[in-house]
Amino acid sequence: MRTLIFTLALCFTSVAFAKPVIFDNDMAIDDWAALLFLLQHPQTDVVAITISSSGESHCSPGLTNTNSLLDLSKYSRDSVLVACGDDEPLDGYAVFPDAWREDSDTLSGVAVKPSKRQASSEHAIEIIHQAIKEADEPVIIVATGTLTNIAQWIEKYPADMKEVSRLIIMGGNVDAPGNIIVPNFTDGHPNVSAEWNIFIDPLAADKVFASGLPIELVGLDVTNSVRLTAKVASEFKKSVTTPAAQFWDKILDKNDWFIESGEYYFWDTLAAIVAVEQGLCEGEMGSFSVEHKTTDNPWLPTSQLDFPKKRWDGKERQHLDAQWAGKLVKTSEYPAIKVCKKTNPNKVFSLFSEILNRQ
Ligand SMILES: [Ca+2]
Repeated sequence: MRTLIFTLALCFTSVAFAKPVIFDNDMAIDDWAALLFLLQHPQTDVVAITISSSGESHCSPGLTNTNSLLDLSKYSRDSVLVACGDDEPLDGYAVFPDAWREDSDTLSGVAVKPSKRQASSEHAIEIIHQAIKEADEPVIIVATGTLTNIAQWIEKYPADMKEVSRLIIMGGNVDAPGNIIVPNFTDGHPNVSAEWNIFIDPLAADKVFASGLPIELVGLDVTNSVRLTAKVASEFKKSVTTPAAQFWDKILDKNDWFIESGEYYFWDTLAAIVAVEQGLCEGEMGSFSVEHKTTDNPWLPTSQLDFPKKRWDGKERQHLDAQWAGKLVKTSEYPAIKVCKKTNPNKVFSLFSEILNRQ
């Protein structure tokens, strides 16, 4: 009886303290982990999921996979607002490598049950706006893809910004080197300064950094300390009990080569974890604009030339200089944001395992 009362009290407490969360992401490997963590966590209530389809996943598979992953967590709402944004960045022609996009679209080849859930046909920014209007308290936004949707939403619905308590972004790097050059995928790329999410849509990032939103930047400065090693994977595999954890277990198996390459970090997952454990981001305030100058000499291996010639705002789309795109530049003219510099890797990995296995 005492156990029952305790459980009921815990359930009530969980619901009472769950914060509405909007998850704007690009449905790549690390977004899957971040999404499952947010769905499983008792303090987060995922009310809307928007796909930044200028990022790693394409729109349609991104929606389908999102709905299937929602079914893996018994804590998901019966109906969650799910929608895509634009398929291209605000400006420029930059894209992630095809191989990464295919892996994202196919959930690394891990089979999931088709979902009966329906995605919305509305644009992502309408869904973000709707979720904010319907929430009875300020929302937390976790953004772990390109910032295309967030930038467009700010521009269309600036009054919504006061209804956002925190915007946690996976992206960027202040003191850490960039991560655009990945052996066997982007050898020879001219950009040594940027992080991928910011590189693909630097104009969007610049608008978001200028917005005054309460940003916590989970960039490479901190994510470099949470490398997903074979040891971390084998620790996770020791206790796998829920459908969410079973899915992640299979993803780890499919990505053993990625883990062994030493290039896999808890990028997006750390952002999701910081959303509920703010203390896991120790950082400092800083102000940054984002480099997005144009060029007539594009870097074709990370360009997709069939994007619409007109941008979202009707202006002519131009190529951005791949060498500098996405570089963060210190400036006193922008509002200060919090830059995460340090976390507790052991706690991050153990919390992830605990929450994914929450019964
Ligand atoms: Ca992502």
